[in-house]
Amino acid sequence: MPAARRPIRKVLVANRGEIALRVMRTCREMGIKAVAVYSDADRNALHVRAAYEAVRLGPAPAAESYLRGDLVVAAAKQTGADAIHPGFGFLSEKAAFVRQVEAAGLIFIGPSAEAMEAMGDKLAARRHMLAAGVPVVPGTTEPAKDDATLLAEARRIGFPVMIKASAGGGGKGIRIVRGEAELVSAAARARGEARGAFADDRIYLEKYLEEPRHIEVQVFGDAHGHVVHLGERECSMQRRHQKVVEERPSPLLDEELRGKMGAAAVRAAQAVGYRNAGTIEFLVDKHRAFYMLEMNTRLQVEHPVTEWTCGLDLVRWQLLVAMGEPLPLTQEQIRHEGHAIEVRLYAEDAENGFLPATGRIVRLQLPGGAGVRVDSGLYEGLEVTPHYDPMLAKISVHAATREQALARMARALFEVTVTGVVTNLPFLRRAIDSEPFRSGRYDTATIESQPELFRPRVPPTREQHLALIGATMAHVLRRRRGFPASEPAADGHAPPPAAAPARRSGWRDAWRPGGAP
Ligand code: MV4
Repeated sequence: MPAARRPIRKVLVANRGEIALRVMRTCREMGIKAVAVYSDADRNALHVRAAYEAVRLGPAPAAESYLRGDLVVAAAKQTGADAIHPGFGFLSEKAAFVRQVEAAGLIFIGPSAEAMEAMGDKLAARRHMLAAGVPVVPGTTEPAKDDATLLAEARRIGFPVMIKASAGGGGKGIRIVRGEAELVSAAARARGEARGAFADDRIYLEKYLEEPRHIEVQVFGDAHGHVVHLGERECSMQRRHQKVVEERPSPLLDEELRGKMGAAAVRAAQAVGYRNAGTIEFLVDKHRAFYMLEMNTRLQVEHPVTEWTCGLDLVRWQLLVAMGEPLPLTQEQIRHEGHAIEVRLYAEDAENGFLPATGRIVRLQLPGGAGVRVDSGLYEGLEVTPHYDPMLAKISVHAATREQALARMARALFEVTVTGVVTNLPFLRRAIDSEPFRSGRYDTATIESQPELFRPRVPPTREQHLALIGATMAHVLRRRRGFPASEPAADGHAPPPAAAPARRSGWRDAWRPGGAP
């Protein structure tokens, strides 16, 4: 049933930071007013200043502010908004919130509550996908019952297997089981954890794929039954389920595999009557076989990578679709050009266990120039608190080829300065420069299995350290005595002391804590 067109004149953006700004920018371009919501910690945030008006939700903790669906809906009603954009995280994938929004007569800029639920439950999603002919990882489609059945299923699938919580997602509630001996106890613990974390103890089994690549496909549906895909994003550069670098096209895919994955992603979305922006996550194994893993029923952090190569504004598409407009382009009209890479700047100390960092931004210099985009809510003086996600900014680049995009990203990162808060900037520079990333041969295990490739230059040994001190003292003493710092020229004539050539100091290349990468 073709949905009625319903104009949107005012949108409440139920989020903070860079994604709230991102949504408000498109609203402004479309002549739509934006309402910000904020917690006490965000009173001075950029997303508040970018909005047409702003409503305070509550104290800093998200549970008392950005996660309060009732307050968000009340703020929308109070300001006369027609629609709510959830951004990502917070309320964006809560079906109960979608129902609250719609019950208040407002438009939720996203999928229906039913589609969200169908994809949010992994067992339900697996059954939908199998029915739609979308490959899923071999495993079970019903909750695990007694131990004997569990063992029989694990033997049929073949070890190693993975136990997953049906209500889990994004790395929560998963467990690897390498042999029969561990299975029953692992299942019991997984059930207990799932019950505690999700109030739902259903678990099931999947074949465990070793060192897969994580490649996702952007999809878009409208209220008229059309679904298209906007190509893939390669997201394998990650640690502990936190993505570090994303790129498009994936160095792994050829046109044939890309076409098959795109078509599977469209079938997956159609199977649940999907509307608005969504992402189908796939695992791709060593044999280049692909399996659907999960669907993210929201606009994702890494959407700029897709926007760069297809030249589209995905938030604009979200708003049009939410107004009941048909998708602006057909599948054949969607074209991609060049190569895009995105990195995520986090407030975390990569040299000390990736602990989240806090503090006040003292100096800030963000990159610019051709083919560089920054999505950020940063400004000098901003207080980075421990209340929210540590992602500070996204830096993305676009160029004609992967090689040029790599060089452009290295250049963009060279331009960045952030002081006052420790960031993963040195880690990002090393990641971009690492052999696995440069060669395109990396998978989801690369960062964690080869940490030495991503660590700062090794500190000198004690002997090297003493030798360095000795050499420096000798150098200083020679200068004091008026001798040239350098060796005499080959013709035997020492250059005059004043003309000693400027030399690159060894100290600049030496390891220093917190020093240059
Ligand atoms: C897997 C897997 C291997 N085999 N499932 C982790 C997060 C959640 N979305 C699913 N995850 C995985 N499921 C099977 N059958 C490996 C992972 C996985 C992973 C997946 C995507 C991105 C990064 C990852 C890092 C470690 C493990």
